[in-house]
Amino acid sequence: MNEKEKLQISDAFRKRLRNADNVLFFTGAGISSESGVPTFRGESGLWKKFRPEELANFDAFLRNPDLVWNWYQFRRKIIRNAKPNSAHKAIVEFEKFFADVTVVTQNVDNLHNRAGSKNVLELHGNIERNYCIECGKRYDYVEFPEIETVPKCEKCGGKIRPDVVWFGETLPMEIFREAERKAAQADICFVIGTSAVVYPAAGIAYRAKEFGAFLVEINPQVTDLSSLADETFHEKAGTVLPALLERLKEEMKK
Ligand code: BJW
Ligand code: ZN
Repeated sequence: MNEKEKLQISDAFRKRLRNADNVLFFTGAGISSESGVPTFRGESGLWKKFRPEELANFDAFLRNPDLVWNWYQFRRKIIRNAKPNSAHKAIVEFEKFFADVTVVTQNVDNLHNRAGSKNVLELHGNIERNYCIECGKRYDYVEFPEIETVPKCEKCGGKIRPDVVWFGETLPMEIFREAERKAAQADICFVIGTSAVVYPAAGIAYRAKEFGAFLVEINPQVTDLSSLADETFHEKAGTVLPALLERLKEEMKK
């Protein structure tokens, strides 16, 4: 689809758009790729050298804290220079058309908040926050200098880690429960830019479907979820979401 072409949508989807009250956006790394933030897996995945499972876990941090810390410092730099793209911005606009719009994101990059989305549930934490692994002291939005070694806690000398959810760690439970609640209520669930292979997060999309949501997938690649989706757009989020917003505006005028 080029920018001038009108987005084709099914009648069933059009109907849902007109009647929906509760809309859920479930997002993954792909939504930020057009902001220049690399994904974990797939064609545009930067982390070919390391599988996320190898660095995003506590044992790796204990074994090689400097390597893991520097991976996060490198990514923070990319994220701080990145800006919300047309997909993040379109989601904010959707709030004008529905009673309840919730963003459930697996991303730690803060771009939905920076775009202005009101209800963002971050399942895997936020890369801008940190805490001491020994005493829990928080170091939020602190710009650590570009050092080669992991910083130490000023209170107890413990190692400081990013406040993100690594493999084998539990998700922030209250946030996850709220995401499950919103999924069960959703009339439409958009699944955007996620390979949907990491659990329990991916379960949010299945739950929405199970409870009757119309499932819309936006991803250039086919995923495990594609066969379950009611509508699929195998294109970039930054193209589809603004076009969809235009369609929505037209529909609401009728
Ligand atoms: C575009 C695009 C464009 C490109 N437009 N699209 C079964 C049930 C439950 C759990 C498990 C299970 N089997 C295994 C587990 C354990 C594990 C797991 O899921 N492993 C699988 C990999 C097999 N899960 C866990 O360990 C979780 N915790 C847990 O289960 O706790 C309970 C427990 C505790 C103790 C013992 C046992 C159990 C925690 C998972 C934490 C994941 N953390 C990470 C790192 C976060 C911090 C950081 O950023 O560094 O989260 S890993 C990484 O993957 C990150 C992401 O949020 C997550 C998902 O990735 P995402 O977003 O889908 O990105 P990609 O790269 O995979 O996909 C991008 C997509 O975008 C692609 O499809 C592209 O095509 C597309 N795309 N450009 C639209 N322009
Ligand atoms: Zn400490």
